[in-house]
Amino acid sequence: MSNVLVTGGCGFIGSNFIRSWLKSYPKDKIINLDKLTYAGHISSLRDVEKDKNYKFVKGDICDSKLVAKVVNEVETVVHFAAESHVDRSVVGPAVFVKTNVLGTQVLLDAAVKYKVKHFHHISTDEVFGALPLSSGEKFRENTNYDPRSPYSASKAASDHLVRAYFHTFNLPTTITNCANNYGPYHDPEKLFPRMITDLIDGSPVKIYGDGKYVRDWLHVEDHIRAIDLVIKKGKIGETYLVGSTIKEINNLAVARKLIKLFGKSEKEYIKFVKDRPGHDRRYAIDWSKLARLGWKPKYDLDTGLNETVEWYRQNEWWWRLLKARAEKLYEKTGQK
Ligand code: NAD
Ligand code: TDX
Repeated sequence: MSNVLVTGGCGFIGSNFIRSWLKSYPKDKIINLDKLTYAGHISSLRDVEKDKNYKFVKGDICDSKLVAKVVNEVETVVHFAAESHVDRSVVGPAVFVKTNVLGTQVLLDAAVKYKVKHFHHISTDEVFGALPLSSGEKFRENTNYDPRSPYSASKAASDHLVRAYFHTFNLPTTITNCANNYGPYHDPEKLFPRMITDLIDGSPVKIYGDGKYVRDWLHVEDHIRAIDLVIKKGKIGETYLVGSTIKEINNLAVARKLIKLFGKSEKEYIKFVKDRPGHDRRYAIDWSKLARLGWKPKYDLDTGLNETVEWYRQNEWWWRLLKARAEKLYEKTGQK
């Protein structure tokens, strides 16, 4: 039995993680520390909020007093909380540095002070920068960091801090750097749910620039199985990359797949909009180190997309208000 602190558990991946952990480890207790920023949705955990093993604490990871209190109650910390949207980091970088860098440092200090047994940090492939199109190159654990957006720069800094606390203070840490996730409870400001909810509403999908940008899409459940495995079997002090098995696919091709799934015509349902400044061309991941630990993705993209579309069709109660707010952001950025 273990007590686990999850930060950012009301976000997309954190909420899926908590649901899965409570099911897999019914003897564990989870504390979810979440500030409920625009990206935190209490509704994403409506089905588990009465679980006796689950406790929600509303608060900021930068609040050292509160963080000390909750960290003192646990043996394991799983750190998801972050500002996560690249487009928002273009509009306002300061909060990214505050939460992603300073917030991580506050958590690490408390983890050292209260001698937590394991601190697992959730990070992203974006810390490695961008790869050229069709180069065949992939990110590996030893690829140099080369972040290019305020978001990825702040995540890179947080990764460095986690490794520094391992070396300097002997804090037992692990890190996973994962590819783009998709699946249920994904805020409609991000590409997949934005396209799906647009198509449900009969609107065209919005494609940045020429659409020839490549991401390594992974179903959120596969990411969660990877985190679970690294927490249980990962080597302390190590980093593991997490990626998919899908053939390289660009945003335009994903949009075409979805439009076909909705039985609509590509001509009417694709709208090209202004590109993202500093837009990373391509991400690709070599996850062979994690495969050696015994992990591989279960979802192929078609199955994952079908299930995700169905989830959004069935759960309009969850996304309708978020959609309106996301589209306000894109009105401001000129990408609507
Ligand atoms: P999200 O934006 O959906 O959720 C972030 C959560 O953190 C929200 O619940 C929010 O309220 C909370 N939060 C933000 N600032 C906080 C603060 N100061 N104190 C406490 N809570 C705070 O993010 P996500 O997509 O679920 O991503 C989770 C983590 O995974 C992030 O660290 C992100 O960098 C990483 N990641 C995401 C992806 C992806 O595709 N979404 C891929 C790889 C890595
Ligand atoms: O409407 C859109 N049209 C479009 O073409 C949106 C919202 C995005 N895009 C493009 C930009 C990217 O090339 O689609 C791609 C994916 O965009 P996002 O969903 O914003 O994801 P990305 O910027 O790749 O970052 C995501 O994956 C890595 C998460 O938001 C990060 O938190 C994670 O680290």
